[in-house]
Amino acid sequence: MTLTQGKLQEKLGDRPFRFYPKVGSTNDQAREWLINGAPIGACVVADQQTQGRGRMGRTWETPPNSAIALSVILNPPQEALSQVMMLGALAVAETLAALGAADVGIKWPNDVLLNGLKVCGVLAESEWHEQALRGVILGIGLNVRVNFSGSPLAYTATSIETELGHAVDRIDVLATLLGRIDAWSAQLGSGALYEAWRARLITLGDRVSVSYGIHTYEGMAVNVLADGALVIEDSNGTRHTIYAGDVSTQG
Ligand code: BT5
Repeated sequence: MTLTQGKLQEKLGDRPFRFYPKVGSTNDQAREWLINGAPIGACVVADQQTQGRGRMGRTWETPPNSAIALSVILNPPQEALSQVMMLGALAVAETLAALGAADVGIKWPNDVLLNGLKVCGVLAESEWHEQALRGVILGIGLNVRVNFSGSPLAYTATSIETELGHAVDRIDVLATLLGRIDAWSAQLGSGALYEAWRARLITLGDRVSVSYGIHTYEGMAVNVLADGALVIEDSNGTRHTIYAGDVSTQG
């Protein structure tokens, strides 16, 4: 079903939102709105992004008519900043579970996998005014029926409809997702959010290689901390606490 302002309005009720059929990046629009006084909980939705981005300057693909590109404005307590990314991945995982998906997991730190393939990415960006936190933009890209055939992503990415084998309505999925985001936003900073995220994490117990810039760590993923850091133990028994990076699993 096509995303339109009217259909979103009907489903999102009182929530302040902005809809763009085509936009550079919803996170950029949300940031501008936040700077200009957006209320907390406001969201930006796009059907297509031409400059969608991932972490570390990478590209996020959002072709038309096939995905959800969402940015939600939150204002967590500063000490709970690191939980915003957890919140995004957890809310998506619960949304997929509510759709009946059985094999849903979170790959540290922010990928949601469906049947082992990446169906969603999460990008949280903070906005500061002088020393004060103005808010956080929680960006979520969720593939609903993206056609990856012939794309370099064909072996790593998937979509909800591909895995479930039936059509889903993007507006219904979006409404469920926003409901989960609202529910967990009220718990930012709590142990409950961390525990729920941790319970869905598939990375623990794996032998992994984590790369960040020029650094690579190899070892067993033995723990995750309440601030989201991954702890790996290398072959010498030394533990490394890692705050950002890309994980690949080694046999
Ligand atoms: C992420 O980055 O996974 C975070 C993606 C966040 C996107 C949302 S959409 C709404 C909001 N507005 C934005 O501009 N961004 C946010 P990262 O972990 O760096 O993964 C990026 C990598 O995932 C790319 O380098 C590709 O390999 C792969 N990728 C790109 N598009 C994909 C897609 N649609 N599905 C699965 N994988 C994809």
